[in-house]
Amino acid sequence: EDGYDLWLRYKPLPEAMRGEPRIVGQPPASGSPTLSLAYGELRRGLDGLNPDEPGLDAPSIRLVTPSQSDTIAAFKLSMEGLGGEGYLIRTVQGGRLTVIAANTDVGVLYGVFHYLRLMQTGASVERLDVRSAPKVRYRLLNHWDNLDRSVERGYSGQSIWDWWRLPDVKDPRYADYARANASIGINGAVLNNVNAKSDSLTAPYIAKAAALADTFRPYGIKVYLSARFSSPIEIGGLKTADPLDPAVRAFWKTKADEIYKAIPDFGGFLVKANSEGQPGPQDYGRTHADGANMLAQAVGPHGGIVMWRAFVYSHEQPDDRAKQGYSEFKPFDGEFAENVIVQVKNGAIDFQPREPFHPLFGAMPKTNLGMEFQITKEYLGFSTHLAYLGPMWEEVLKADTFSAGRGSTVARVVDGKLHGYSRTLMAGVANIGTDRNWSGSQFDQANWYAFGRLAWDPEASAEAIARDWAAMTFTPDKRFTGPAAAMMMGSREAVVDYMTPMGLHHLMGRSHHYGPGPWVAGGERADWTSVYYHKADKAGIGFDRTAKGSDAVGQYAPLAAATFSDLSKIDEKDLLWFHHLSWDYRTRSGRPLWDELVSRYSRGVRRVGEMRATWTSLAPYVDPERHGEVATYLAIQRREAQWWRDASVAYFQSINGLPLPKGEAPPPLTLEAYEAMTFPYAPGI
Ligand code: BDP
Repeated sequence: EDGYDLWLRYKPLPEAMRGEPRIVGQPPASGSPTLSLAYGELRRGLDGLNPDEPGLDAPSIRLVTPSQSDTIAAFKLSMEGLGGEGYLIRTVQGGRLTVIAANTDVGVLYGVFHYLRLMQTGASVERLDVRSAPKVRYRLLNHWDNLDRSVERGYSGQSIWDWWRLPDVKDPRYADYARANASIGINGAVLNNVNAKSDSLTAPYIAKAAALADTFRPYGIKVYLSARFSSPIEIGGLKTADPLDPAVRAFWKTKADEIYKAIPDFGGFLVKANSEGQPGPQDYGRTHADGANMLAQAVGPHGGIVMWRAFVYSHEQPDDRAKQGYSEFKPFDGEFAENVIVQVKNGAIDFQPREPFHPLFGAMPKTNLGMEFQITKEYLGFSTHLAYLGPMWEEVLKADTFSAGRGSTVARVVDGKLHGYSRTLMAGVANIGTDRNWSGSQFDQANWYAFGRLAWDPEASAEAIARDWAAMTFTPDKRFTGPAAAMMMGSREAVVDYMTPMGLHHLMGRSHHYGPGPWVAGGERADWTSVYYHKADKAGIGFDRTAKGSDAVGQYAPLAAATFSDLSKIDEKDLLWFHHLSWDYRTRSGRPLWDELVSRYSRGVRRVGEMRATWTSLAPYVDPERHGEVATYLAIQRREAQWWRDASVAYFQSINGLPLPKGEAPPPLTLEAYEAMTFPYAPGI
C-alpha cells in the first residue's frame, strides 16, 4: 500500500458493514464511454467492497438516464433541478432495486461514486433517497506545471504531464487522475502554470493538450490552458499585445479557433496579467477588463470562458499590499464580459496559514467572481507537515461579508446566489505530481479530496469530509475515523500556532517559503519581507489596517469593517492582521500580548506532539507502509514546529527585550544561529 489508490481502494469492508451483495445490470450496447465507465466503476467497487457472491434474487442496482423514460415514469423519478451534472439515488420496489439516475451520463458517473462512497464509509445502502447537484459550475484544478515538468510550488515530484512523450504516449496515470477527479466532482483542469510560456499555445502543444483532453473527456473533465498575454508577440509575430489592436484581437480569435478545432470542448483560458512581472493589458495603458474581454470574445463563440486572476499587485510599492487586489478590480465591476470570471485568492495577501477573507468577495455584485484556493501547501510546511486544509477553506466560505446584510457569506458569493452570477467557479492550485502517492504525503491527498467536495458544495462540513476521506483511504472503523478526523481538524490550527499565531502573516523564509524567517528584511521589494508585515519594534507588533492605519478595513462592508476594527469584537485569531498593539496589550486570556503569543507558539508545538501520539495509537488500523510514512513525517513536523517556535520567540525577544513567561523554555540556540539556517540544503535543526 503506497497510497496510489487514493480514496478509491475498495478493499473488502468488515463483515458487519457489508450488507447484502448486489447485482448490477449490463451497460446498454449503445451506451457512451462515460456510461461504460460508470458501470465499470460500480462493478469494481461492489466486487472490492463486498466480495460475497450475490444470490439470484439479490437486490439490484440500475443506472438510468433520460433515454430510459419508462423507468423514470414507473418510479416517478423527479429529474428536475438535477441539471447536467446532478443525480438521484433512490431505493424502490420495497428495497429490491436501487436506481442511480441523472440527466446525463456524467451525472450517472457522479451518482455511482456517491453510492460507493456510502458503502466505503460504512453507511447503510438499504433505503436510499439522495439528491445532489453541484452548487458551483466550474470546479477546476489549476496545475502550476511547467513545460519542462518542473512544478511551481510543487512538492510531490515532477509534473504528471509528460509533455515530451505526449501526444503519442498516453500514460495510464492520466486516466487514473481523471477518475480520481471525477470521483469528487472536479470537472476541469488548467494544465499549465499561470506563469505561462507562449509555447503552450503552439500547434505541437495544442496537440499534446488534445491528447489529454481525449483521455479526460469520458470522465467529464475539460482541459483549460493558462495563456501568456504577450503571446501575439512571441508566437504571433506581432509587435504588440495591445488588446485594442485589431491584429492582436485577430491573433487570439484565430488561436482560439485553432484550439477548438483540436479540442472541441476546450474550457478556456486562465490568465495572470500584470502581476509579478507577467505581461498584461496595463503594459499598453489598457485595463484588466480590456484584456479579459478580448480573450472572452475569442473563446465565447465556442462556449469557452476566461478566468482572469485578481492576484495583482503593482510595481509601485504602496503602504499596504493587502489593499491592491481590491483597488485594481473594484472600479471595474460590471465591465467584464459575461463569460469572464475574475478569480480571487481566498485572502488578500497570498495563501497564508490564516487570512481573513478577501475584501473583493461581496464587493463585485456585477462581475462573476470565483474562488482560488491553494491545495499545494506552499506556506504550510510543504508536504512534510500534516495540515488538513478543510477547516481553513470552510472558515473562509462561512465568513460573512455582510455585503447584502447578515448571512452574505463568501460561500453564497461563490455559488452565485448572493449576486445572481451567471457563472460560478472554484479553483484549487493542485498538489499533484509523479510521486506514487500523488500528493507528496498520504494526508495531503485529503486536501485534494476536500477541495473537490467543497467545490461541489461550498457549504459542506470540513469535518464530515475528513471522516469520509479517512474511512475511504484507511478504514471505516470508527475507532480509527473518530480520532483521525479529530487530528485532521486540529492540524491546521496547530500550524497557525507554531508559524503565525494571532493574525501574524508572511514570516517564512525568503522566496522558498519554508521554515521561519521573521527577520527577513531588505531586498527588492518591501512587501516581500517579513518586517513589512509584522512591524514589530520595542513598543509593539502588528499591522495597523484600521482607519488610523492603512485603512484596509475600509474595503470591507461596514458591518465587517466595524468588527475587524473594534478590539472588543474582533476574533483574536485575526488580531495582528488588523491591529498594531503594545506588547503588554491585555488579551482575552488575561495575559499580556507577548505572553499570549509565546504560549500559542508553544501550544502549536505541543499539538503536533499530540498528533504524533494519536497516530501511534492508530497503528493497528493502518498498513505498516503508510503508517510508517506518516509517522516519519510527523516526527519531522514536530522537530520543525519547535524550530518555528524557538526561532520566532528568539527573534521577537531580541526586538522587545521582554522576559519569557513563567514555565516557557528559552530557545536553545542564539538568534544568529537560527538566522544562519538555510533551506533547502539543510534546515540544520
Ligand atoms: C505565490 C507564489 C508564486 C505564484 C503566485 C501566483 O509564491 O510562485 O506564481 O503566488 O499565484 O503564492 O501567481
